[in-house]
Amino acid sequence: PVDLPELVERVEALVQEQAASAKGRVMIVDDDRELAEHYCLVLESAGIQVKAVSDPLSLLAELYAFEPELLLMDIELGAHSGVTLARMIRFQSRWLSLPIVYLSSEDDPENQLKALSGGADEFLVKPISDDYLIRAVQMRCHRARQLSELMNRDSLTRLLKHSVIKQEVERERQRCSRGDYVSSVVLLDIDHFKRVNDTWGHGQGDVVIRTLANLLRNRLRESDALGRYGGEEFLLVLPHCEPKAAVRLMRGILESFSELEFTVDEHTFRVTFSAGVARINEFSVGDQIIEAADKALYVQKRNGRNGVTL
Ligand code: GH3
Ligand code: MG
Ligand code: MG
Ligand code: MG
Ligand code: MG
Repeated sequence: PVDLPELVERVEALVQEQAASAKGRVMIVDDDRELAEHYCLVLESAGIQVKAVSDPLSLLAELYAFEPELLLMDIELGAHSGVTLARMIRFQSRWLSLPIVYLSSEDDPENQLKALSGGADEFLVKPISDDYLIRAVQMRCHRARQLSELMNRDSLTRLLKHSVIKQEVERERQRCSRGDYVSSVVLLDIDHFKRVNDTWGHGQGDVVIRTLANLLRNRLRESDALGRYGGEEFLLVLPHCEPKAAVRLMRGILESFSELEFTVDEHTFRVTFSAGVARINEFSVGDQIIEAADKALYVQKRNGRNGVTL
């Protein structure tokens, strides 16, 4: 017999444990610098990354720079209102899913409801104990991360979706031009994939796509960004990687991939891919980089597929 309360307790403990190990990334907006400083110390002691903002006017810029998973905001911010700020943040689609939690001494439910009309999600009422603050933040960051994974990742491969990996290209372009280092982009397309589907079935085609996704994930660095650009097309962002090194890397991955034997009943088959590499630094717009990689890919397709072109 299953003891439900015990089961619930065990699941809760597990969730808490997961949340605690995932740390978190939170931004705090409070005009009371001393209090903000205290929250920072408390949260940092639990391994949570924190950024405190005391000037509400710099909040938007700080959000883009820090990219928090959670925003903790006071309502009374001197000359400014947290409610107005929440409304302003929600105007931007980039921050539509950012959880905004008021950390305020407002305990009147009617006033709380009014404050939530700006688009914030909920209240934590001050004063709040250190331990409660840590656990409340961990849980919400964990949940926010789960939701953003769901939103940003493709369900077949768990790689970044088209729109997200495109943004990654543009963001890396800006980073490497500021940081003065070289990065590369790779566009990769499975060869004769229509044939794979036609011969072995769509389900087997999916297996091939997922296998290549896993191989890429295993062979690339944690700091590389990997996306499913289209059906059987992948887009990779490789920071701090010269185009020549990217070509070598991709040729090694192609060799491993083309040696894999896929099995259907008593039959086996192999698959290859073609890839085009582009140097990010040569361009001033993200889309131009992808176009350049696409051109290189096209050249490789014309030259017999199964290879990597710069
Ligand atoms: P090429 O070597 O020139 O790239 O030829 P190709 O056959 O790979 O290219 P084409 O663009 O003609 O065909 C791609 C095929 O990929 C067509 C489409 O049905 C299939 N496809 C797209 N998404 C998926 C998917 O999620 N699963 C499966 N199994 N097939 C997919
Ligand atoms: Mg205040
Ligand atoms: Mg294609
Ligand atoms: Mg193809
Ligand atoms: Mg990333």
